[in-house]
Amino acid sequence: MMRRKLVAGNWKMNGSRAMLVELDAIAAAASAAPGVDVSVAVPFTLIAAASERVPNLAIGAEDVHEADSGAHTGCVSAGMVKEVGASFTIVGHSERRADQHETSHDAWAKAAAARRQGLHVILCCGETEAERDADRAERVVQAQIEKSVPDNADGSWFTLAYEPRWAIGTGRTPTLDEIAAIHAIARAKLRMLIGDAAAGVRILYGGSVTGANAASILATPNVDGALVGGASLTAEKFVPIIEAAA
Ligand code: G2H
Repeated sequence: MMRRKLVAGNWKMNGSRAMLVELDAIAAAASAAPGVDVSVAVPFTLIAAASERVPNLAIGAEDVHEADSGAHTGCVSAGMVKEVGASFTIVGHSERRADQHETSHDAWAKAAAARRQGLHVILCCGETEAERDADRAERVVQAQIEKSVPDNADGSWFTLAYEPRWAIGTGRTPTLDEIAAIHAIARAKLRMLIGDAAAGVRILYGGSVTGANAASILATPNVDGALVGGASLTAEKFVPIIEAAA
């Protein structure tokens, strides 16, 4: 099945209203690459301003709560981010697994909450360096997928992102063969869980993607796009990745 490439930025806890100017050139590059989907997840505080500034660019949240509403001080629901302009959310990012002790079950519940509100979901998985060194990367990723992918997932609203934790923000990346191996395993696991719908689910690679390595990573089998952190913060660094996907 033909899957459109998706290049998604993730600003993490970076950005300001002044930095939204970067989105102008990113939106222009997205328009110039009609065969590629481009999106940017920004901090909650910037979603409204970003979506108003670049209405043609998909703006998303970096996380949502698993409940629709209630007594959860400091948390933000999928409905809330949708109301201010988000069309998607990331869930299960490894930084939330590490910093907020989120589990694969939490990621599953957040994906389900986002789906209830009609948001597209980018669900992250990936092994630690110790797990890779112990030759457990494949099993860890398979287990994360099994516990976090909703039964009704399909490519119309669901995307998986493989992000080896040791490659995040470090400048280190797996070899292309290592990426291909995990993505093939992830695709097979999805097929076991959701059947034929697996063929339509995009699997992104994330972890130190740059303009220099994007073309080769994006040409790797079963890599349907990239989730980009540091290199999504400026148009100068992000636009070459969009162009590499086109
Ligand atoms: C992984 C990635 C984006 P970076 O977290 O999600 O970040 O590209 O900075 O490694």
